[in-house]
Amino acid sequence: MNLSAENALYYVTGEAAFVDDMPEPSRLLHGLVVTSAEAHARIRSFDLEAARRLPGVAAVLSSRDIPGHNQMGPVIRDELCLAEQEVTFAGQAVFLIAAETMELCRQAAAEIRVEYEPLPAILSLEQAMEAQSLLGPPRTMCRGDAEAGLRAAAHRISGTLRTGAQEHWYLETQVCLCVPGEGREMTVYSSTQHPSETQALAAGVLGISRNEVAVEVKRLGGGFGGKETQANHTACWTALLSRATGRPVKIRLNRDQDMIMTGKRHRFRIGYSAGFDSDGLLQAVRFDFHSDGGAASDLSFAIMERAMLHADNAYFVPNMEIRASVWKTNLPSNTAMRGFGGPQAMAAIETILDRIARHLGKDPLEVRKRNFYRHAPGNVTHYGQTVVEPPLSEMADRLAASSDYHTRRRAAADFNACHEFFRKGIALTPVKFGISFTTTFLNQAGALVLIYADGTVAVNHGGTEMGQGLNAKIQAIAAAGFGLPAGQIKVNATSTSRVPNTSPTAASSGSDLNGMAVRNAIETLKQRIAEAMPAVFADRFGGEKSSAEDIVFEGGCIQDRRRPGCSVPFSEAMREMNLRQVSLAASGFYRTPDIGWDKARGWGKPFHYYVYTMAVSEVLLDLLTGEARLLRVDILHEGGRSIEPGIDRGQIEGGFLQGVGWCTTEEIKWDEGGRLLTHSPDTYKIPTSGDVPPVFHVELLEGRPNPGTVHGSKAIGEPPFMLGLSAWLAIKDAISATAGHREEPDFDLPATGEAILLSLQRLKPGR
Ligand code: MTE
Ligand code: QUE
Ligand code: MOS
Repeated sequence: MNLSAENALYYVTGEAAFVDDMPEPSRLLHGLVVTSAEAHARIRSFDLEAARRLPGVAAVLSSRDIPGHNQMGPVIRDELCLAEQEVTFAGQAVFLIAAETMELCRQAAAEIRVEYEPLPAILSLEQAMEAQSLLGPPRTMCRGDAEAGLRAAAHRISGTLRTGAQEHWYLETQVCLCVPGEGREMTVYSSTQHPSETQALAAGVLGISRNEVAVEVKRLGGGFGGKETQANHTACWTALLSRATGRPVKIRLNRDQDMIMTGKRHRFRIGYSAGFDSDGLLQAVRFDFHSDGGAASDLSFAIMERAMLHADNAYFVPNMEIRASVWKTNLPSNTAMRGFGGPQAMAAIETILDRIARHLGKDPLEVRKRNFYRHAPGNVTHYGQTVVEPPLSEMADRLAASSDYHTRRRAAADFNACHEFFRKGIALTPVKFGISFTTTFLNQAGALVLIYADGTVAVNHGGTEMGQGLNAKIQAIAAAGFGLPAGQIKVNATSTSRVPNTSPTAASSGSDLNGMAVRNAIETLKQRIAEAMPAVFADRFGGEKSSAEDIVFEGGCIQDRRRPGCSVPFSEAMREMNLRQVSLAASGFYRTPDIGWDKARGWGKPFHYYVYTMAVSEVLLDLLTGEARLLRVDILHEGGRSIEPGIDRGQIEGGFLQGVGWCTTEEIKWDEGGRLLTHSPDTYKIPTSGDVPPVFHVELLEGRPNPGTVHGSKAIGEPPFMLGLSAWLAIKDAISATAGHREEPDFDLPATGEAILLSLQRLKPGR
């Protein structure tokens, strides 16, 4: 792997700078957000005077003190920056305080008097349905006739699956530093995945224009979707305090505040019915998707849309009907998280495939293989996109062989037959994940590449580095483009002043989109240089004149491929370009070609391509404690021609384990007043190094370069997350082994120790 200084090395040495590590500007104030403890209440009155009088307190703000719009909804304008007459969830921002120290902020907060009149709160999907509390109109997507297909099928199953919320648990909590400039200028140092939106919303609350706000992002200490829209909030609050005081202000949420105030992965409740023949071939599936959007829309509709587009996962379903509703509750607005609705939908269809296998007494892998997308006509999705040459069957065979799937299933059965208190379970699950923003216009990126006269290169692009290795990939792309060593390329902090109107670094498309934009800028520069080089060669070497088409960039030099010896080091050539008045700056742009779909009809080609990946997980279940441990995991990942295999491997391992966390130990709980109970690591359990399976094989499938992407690569960020479902279904396999695989365990997601014990209880004979 490329261990250049600006990437991996600084993370390891601790030199990597995050917002809170920046040298503090003089006259810096600290900011605190005062939040609601009520899930739903009317604000009868409040009094800020005592807080404002405290020495060392520079500002105490309410919604009345916002110079611009009191609004920070990213898509739909339904989210207040500070509460007005009403609070709609516990953890909602109501007041802002800036003071010389955090201690003074806390003292000031204690001086604020607010009178709340509690109102009835909606805290569950069931309550929301009862009250018909929708965030927007329901939506449907269908192909064929699911009703008729279900009726005609030889076998039918139906059920309900609930999937849980999930905290992002980025290591760096939400943070922002604002520095006011001349006049109305504001520089915003934010840990945001979406600098352009942070810029737009900060300008909006300040009542100024976007060209007066510069957002700069060096790197995030993890985002995972949690800083796609919700980093905007902290930025807006910080900007308001900075404007009100005329001084630099920093807000950094502590872990408890962050977990209490920010949204999570959407909880889903999914009703399903499936009809199939006696070979297990699917004839029809009907889904009812219900998600808990929280108190505002945020990205809930885009997330539900992606769920609907992944209800098939890797399987051809001839008759499909999906109905989807996003419900409004009195909880923080739920938001993007790795997979973006895909994981919830895949949990449902994988549950169906698993149940079919048990129902028919077949091996689940055999049933899955029977239903994979294959060649025409079984290669068109329920939204009309053709699945081009799906490698699913070949991958499943290869992974089954390399992981000894069949032998180990037999061994697990033998083990289960002779152990009283332990069971083993095994499951293989596939993932087919669509790459592109389904909001088609977002599939664009910009870049600005600068070459200095000493031959060093600075690359600016619209993506943000959050630990996923985007900048290392961009550096590698630029190095290959110029034929330079990576060390000669520097990737700058992301800035709205250098690349405007960017899309969020999300949907796993950061390197696809920005990599192409950077390559586009490099092509422009190379063309310009190639046209100027023949004159340089003529002056230096004489002889026949070179032609621009023969100029190549290789091995740190620029040369004429037809004239051996006609070669100048890149650095010298750039000095020449500068002397000869050639512009060494170029912007680049990319938009994904040939995609587009009709959202209203739910038909077309929303995705540029699909990523395929598969995992086999084996677990050991302790029947007395309900503890499940991963014994072995094998992953086969089809990732095109990898730009940085080391990074991709890290994304696969990390994504898988984050998925396992969602599927097993991570459980979000609220009290009866809608206050988060699990707001720190002592009550919310994410996977640790101790949860890494002792045998963990990750294989990148080589030899399938992806047409139409940078270097033939494929997106990597989100797809591995959904492989965590193999651990969940391996646990289910182990539980069902206690009843001879004849009964269906009653089982939601996550499979916590408690959920496992309850499920085992229900399977006990005589109950
Ligand atoms: N990896 C790390 N280390 N940190 C992160 O925050 N975010 C994930 C994934 N991998 C994340 C990560 C999510 S949700 C996405 S969409 C992608 O990275 C975004 O980056 P990319 O598009 O450059 O792959
Ligand atoms: C996947 C994503 C996103 C998405 C669609 C996907 C995403 C995102 C948006 C989005 C949608 C509408 C908007 C907007 C953003 O859509 O991250 O600003 O108006 O932000 O399939 O990850
Ligand atoms: Mo990732 S959820 O698209 O930020």
